Amino acid sequence: MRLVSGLHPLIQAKFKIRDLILGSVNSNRYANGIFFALLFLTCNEGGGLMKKISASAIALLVSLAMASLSLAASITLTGTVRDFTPVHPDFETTISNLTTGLVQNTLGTDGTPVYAHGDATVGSIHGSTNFYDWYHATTNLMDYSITLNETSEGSGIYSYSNNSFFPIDNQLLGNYPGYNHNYHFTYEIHTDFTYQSGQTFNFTGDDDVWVFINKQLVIDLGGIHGAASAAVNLDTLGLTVGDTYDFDFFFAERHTTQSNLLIQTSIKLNPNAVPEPSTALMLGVALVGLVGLRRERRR
Ligand SMILES: [Ca+2]
Ligand SMILES: [Ca+2]
Repeated sequence: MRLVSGLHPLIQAKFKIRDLILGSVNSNRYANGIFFALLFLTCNEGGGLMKKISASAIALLVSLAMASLSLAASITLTGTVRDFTPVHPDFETTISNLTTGLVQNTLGTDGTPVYAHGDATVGSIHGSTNFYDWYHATTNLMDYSITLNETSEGSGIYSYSNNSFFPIDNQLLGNYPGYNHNYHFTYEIHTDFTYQSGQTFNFTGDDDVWVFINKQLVIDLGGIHGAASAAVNLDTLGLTVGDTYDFDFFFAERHTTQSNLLIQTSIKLNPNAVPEPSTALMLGVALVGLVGLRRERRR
C-alpha cells in the first residue's frame, strides 16, 4: 500500500480501496477504473461532497465490495478441443509410454507443434500427416475453458487440477462405445504473460503434453502414458524481466481409461476469455452506484 502524505484523507482512503482490490483480482484494470472514477468525482466536485453519507454512497460501497468478491483471483483460459475416434490411427493405439522428442523444439510457424520424425511411427504417432490433424482438424471441435484458481489469497500460485478431464462427454463425436466418457481428443491453449523472475510452471497428466514458452519447448511429455510430471523454472530460459512472451499449451487424450490434467504455476498468464457474466454484472452494479452517487451530489 502506498499513501502519499498531504493528500486529502478521502483520496488516501480511495488509495486503500484500490490497493485492497488490486490485491484480490487477476487484472488491475477494473480496480484502477473504479479508483480513478472515485478520484475524478472528488476532484471535480470538491471534498465537501463526501461529508454526507447518502444512500447512493452506501449502495456504491456495497457494489464495490460485491465487485471485489466476484473478482477473486483466478485465471480463465479458453482453448480449442478437437474430437477424434480410434478411426484415426494415432488414437487408442499401442501404448508407447512416455516418449520425449516427438515434436521439434521450436513451435511451428502456424503456432502448432511440428512432428519431428517425418513419416516414421514414433511414440504411437503415425507420421507427420496424421499428427497434423491433431491441432488442425476443422470439424468436430469446440471452445473449452479452464480456470486456474489462486491456491490461497495472495500466494501468487495458480492451480487447475482435474483427474477426470473429459471436457466433451456426450458432445461432438460422442462417448467411446462401452465407456462413460468421450475419449480421444486434443486440447490447445494460446495466451501470453509478462515474465517476472522466479516464475515456474508445473504439469502432471496424460497423455501427450507439450508446453512452449517464447515458442520454445519447455515441457515434453509426449506419448501414450500414465500421468507424468514435468516442471520448468522460467529463470533458466533467458527471458527478460518485464517483457511479454507467448505461452502455448498442447494436450492429447489418446487412450482409455485415464485423463489427468493438473497445472500449478506462478506465471500470471493473461486471461484470453471475456469476463464471466457474473463479473460483468457486478462491475455494472458498481458503475450504476457511481452514477447514482454523482447525481445525488448535484442536487
Ligand atoms: Ca472422441
Ligand atoms: Ca488417456
